[in-house]
Amino acid sequence: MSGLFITLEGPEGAGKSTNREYLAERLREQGIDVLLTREPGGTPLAERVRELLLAPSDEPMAADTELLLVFAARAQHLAQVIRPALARGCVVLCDRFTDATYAYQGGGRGLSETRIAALEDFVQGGLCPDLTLVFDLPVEVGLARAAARGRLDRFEQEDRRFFEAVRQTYLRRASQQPQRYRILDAAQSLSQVQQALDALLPELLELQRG
Ligand code: Z5A
Repeated sequence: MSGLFITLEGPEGAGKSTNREYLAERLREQGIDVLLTREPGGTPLAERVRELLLAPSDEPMAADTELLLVFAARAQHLAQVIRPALARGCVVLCDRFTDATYAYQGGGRGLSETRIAALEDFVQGGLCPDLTLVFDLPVEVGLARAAARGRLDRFEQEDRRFFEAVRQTYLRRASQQPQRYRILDAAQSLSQVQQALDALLPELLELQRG
């Protein structure tokens, strides 16, 4: 038996966490076994790596260090949580995955895609999401939502150019592989975004049935 791997992506404040809960409820109503998780994190050890990645610090983190920490957390997450859940037949709903690495470390930090792809291959082998939902919205709208929540983490302190590069990387990747990505307009009201998710549900159920 093998499950379904769905990732939720997008820039800051796009509503991934809020909508992940919504989608999980809709799927559970259909009797589907759903596992909710997130990156960086998803296991106690990987959550400790997340803390290192997000905490503002006086010592600047080198871009390569950031990249390796992201993949170290991912290796742990895959081994302890994602692969076993997929093997049990679960639908795994993961808040961010390797597309975020291409967007933040690639687009944002300017690291080469070839280097990221080499680590992706090393850590994931052939494992890749079955479907990726990109919650897209203008940078200033997302940053305003993030700022309204209070204290900013290390990524949220970056400038507008960084987040524009993040957004454009997501959109470019989605346009290159339209079969894997669905783009949702996350600048709409929450109820409109959730209507768009409802419209996607039949396709998800079809994928889940294989
Ligand atoms: N990162 C990386 O660099 N490389 C990697 O490979 C990975 C991650 C995997 C942590 O991710 C950081 O790790 C992330 C990239 C980096 N950068 N940062 N920061 P994260 O997912 O935990 O952090 P985040 O993107 O900042 O999450 P977020 O700001 O919480 O965004 P969200 O989950 O998309 O949004 P939300 O919490 O559901 O909603 C935010 C607020 O907006 C909240 O008050 C909602 O009620 C509100 N909201 C949501 N939708 C709407 C709509 N439609 N209208 C109005 N208000 C809304």
